[in-house]
Amino acid sequence: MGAARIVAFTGAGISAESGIPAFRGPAGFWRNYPPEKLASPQALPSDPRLVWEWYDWRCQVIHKAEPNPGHRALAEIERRARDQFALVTQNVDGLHDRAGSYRIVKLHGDIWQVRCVVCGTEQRNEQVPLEPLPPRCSCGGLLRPAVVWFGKTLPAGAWEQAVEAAQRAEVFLVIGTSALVYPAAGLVQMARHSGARVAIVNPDPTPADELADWILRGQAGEILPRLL
Ligand code: BJW
Ligand code: ZN
Repeated sequence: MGAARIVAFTGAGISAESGIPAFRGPAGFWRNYPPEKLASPQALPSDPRLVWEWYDWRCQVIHKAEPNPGHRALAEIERRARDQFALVTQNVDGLHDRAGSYRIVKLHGDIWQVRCVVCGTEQRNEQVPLEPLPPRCSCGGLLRPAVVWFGKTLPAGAWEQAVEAAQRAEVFLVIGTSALVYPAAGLVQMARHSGARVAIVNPDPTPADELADWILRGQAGEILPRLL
């Protein structure tokens, strides 16, 4: 993974053309709650049903969605470039896997995994819709999605692999992310400072634009297939 010359770093925008709303911007607020209020360790104990309604709604949307040409282009780049390519994603939706990407560094977890807050048991749960809400473990404890909430550290192995990939990249593609959420967004600076050329694929400006060698304004599903 570490020796890859091309590294793609993706965010929610790559799944927008699959019909999955991104987190920020007008479409990103669910029932007027910003993601910081729901993707938080404090939210679950205070209102588990509300948090799980959000996740259940998202799982239903993701379940119906299909990978789009942007996801498929990255899978094809990996197929052609093999170990010269690394994919680091902030997404939890699993669409990169379904598009055929093979080696994926998942920085923020996986929405289809659940973990018990009492006994820590982790399991896959692809039931949509989930019934009853909130779901519970066989031990009676509350289940939570195995994703990274605000204020929590990223999975150590995944973060180390991402840092190594960023530091060794020759080309670092930043696709469909607002580059606002750290430490993930810091990978762009790391790649740049280690000598990578940075390309951004996004219809809108982001704070990472100032680090970019190339800014490709537009939708990932239109731009990425043209890079093949
Ligand atoms: C398209 C498109 C198309 C649309 N084609 N593009 C340093 C500085 C400042 C703050 C911090 C810092 N270090 C830590 C923090 C705090 C915090 C943070 O960053 N806050 C900021 C919001 C200010 N970070 C954390 O808490 C992290 N943990 C941490 O740092 O631990 C250490 C620590 C411990 C204890 C105390 C303090 C620190 C954890 C962050 C976890 C983020 N989790 C989420 C939820 C995951 C689970 C779930 O899915 O429910 O991850 S939040 C959400 O944001 C999700 C995403 O992965 C993440 C990034 O969002 P993303 O992917 O960029 O989406 P959007 O919606 O923001 O942007 C979409 C983009 O696509 C837009 O630009 C569009 O234009 C574009 N687009 N259509 C291409 N077709
Ligand atoms: Zn349990």
